[in-house]
Amino acid sequence: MTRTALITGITGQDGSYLAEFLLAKNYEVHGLIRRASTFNTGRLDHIYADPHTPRNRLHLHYGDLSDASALARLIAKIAPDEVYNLAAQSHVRVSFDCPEFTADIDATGTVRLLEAIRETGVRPRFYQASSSEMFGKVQEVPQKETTPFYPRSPYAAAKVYSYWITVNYRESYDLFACNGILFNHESPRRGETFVTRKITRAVAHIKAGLQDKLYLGNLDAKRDWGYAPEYVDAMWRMLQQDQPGDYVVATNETHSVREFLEVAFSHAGLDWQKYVELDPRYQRPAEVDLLIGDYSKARAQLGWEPTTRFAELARLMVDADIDLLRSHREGKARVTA
Ligand code: NAP
Ligand code: F7E
Repeated sequence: MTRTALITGITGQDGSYLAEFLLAKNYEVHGLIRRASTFNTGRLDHIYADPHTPRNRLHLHYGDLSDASALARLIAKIAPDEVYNLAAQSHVRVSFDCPEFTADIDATGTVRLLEAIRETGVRPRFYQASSSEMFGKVQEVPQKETTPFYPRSPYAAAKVYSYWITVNYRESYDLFACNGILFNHESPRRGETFVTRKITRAVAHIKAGLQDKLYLGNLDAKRDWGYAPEYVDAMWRMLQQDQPGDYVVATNETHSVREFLEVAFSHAGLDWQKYVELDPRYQRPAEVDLLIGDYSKARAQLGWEPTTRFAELARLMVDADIDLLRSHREGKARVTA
């Protein structure tokens, strides 16, 4: 029987990969999209453009995590078997500028969606996009499911609320609800203001003679960076288990922003030190210095393992940005990687 999934945040990096992943598994996929003054479906357009993809099984609906009645109507209308809550104001630096908005979407938005599920009586399995940012000022190295949270930003504080409200609805209402505690994951579809994509995009522009400088903040921060298409597979696996649970998804490797610069620039034959300048605008009022995840539980229970490692990830993102720039300059439409 065809299963039905609802993805909030379907226009984002993870939402677009998850939509493809579920369509390939024969799901009927519904996505929540926000009204915007410009087109915001750029990461999904190739699904509609490709005659070999099942585009008649992809359905987009206007809505917003701030609009409870629209969420309830949508849940009642499509009665999904699985709900993936990926929508968020996902930028940590921006959350310091817009803390109240971030709380409204990333914290209250989750309980609005859970309430829409509870009130309509539809009983989907529920995935919450929790984050390694919740570990913040880390209390243990590496971080695992039992490591205490210490959020260091309005974004992380909001995600901690969503983590616990998801646990609470599981325990209070017997909802099959899971938290995926995902460490940073990147791809050619990563938003251009996150550090990896900002760097790989700059490498392509510098190589083409279109940019002279790259302005960055803290180069010493260390992150556990994985490859986004592999991480959406882990989300799906969580909802296929006999029992709901919470899982760390990571690579168990950590690298600094400086190391990412070295690999990305050298892949294009460039010396990063000639181009990078520090700009205090990109510093954060409170920083997360070191993240590294222990994904043993995901490996043991979900059979999940990351395959794309740090240097390969940086190189594939550089290659994709060089190709993207070339197609733009040649005036060709591009199908995203
Ligand atoms: P992303 O590319 O920034 O996508 C966020 C999505 O949320 C977009 O589709 C965005 O719509 C949508 N959205 C934002 N505000 C909304 C609102 N008020 N109502 C409805 N939709 C809204 O993020 P991502 O990297 O794919 O991450 C997916 C989720 O995982 C997020 O919740 C993020 O916080 C979390 N997470 C990400 C990582 C990571 O490393 N990528 C790690 C851990 C957790 P527009 O396209 O219209 O802006
Ligand atoms: O920063 C440093 C910055 O913005 C990584 C989101 O997906 O992952 C992401 O959050 C590091 C930080 O990601 C710049 O200070 C230096 O230490 O790429 P980022 P993030 O903050 O780790 C987590 C898991 C999420 O859940 C989030 O949704 O890089 N950094 N210079 C910079 N960062 C940015 N953005 N821009 C700079 O110029």
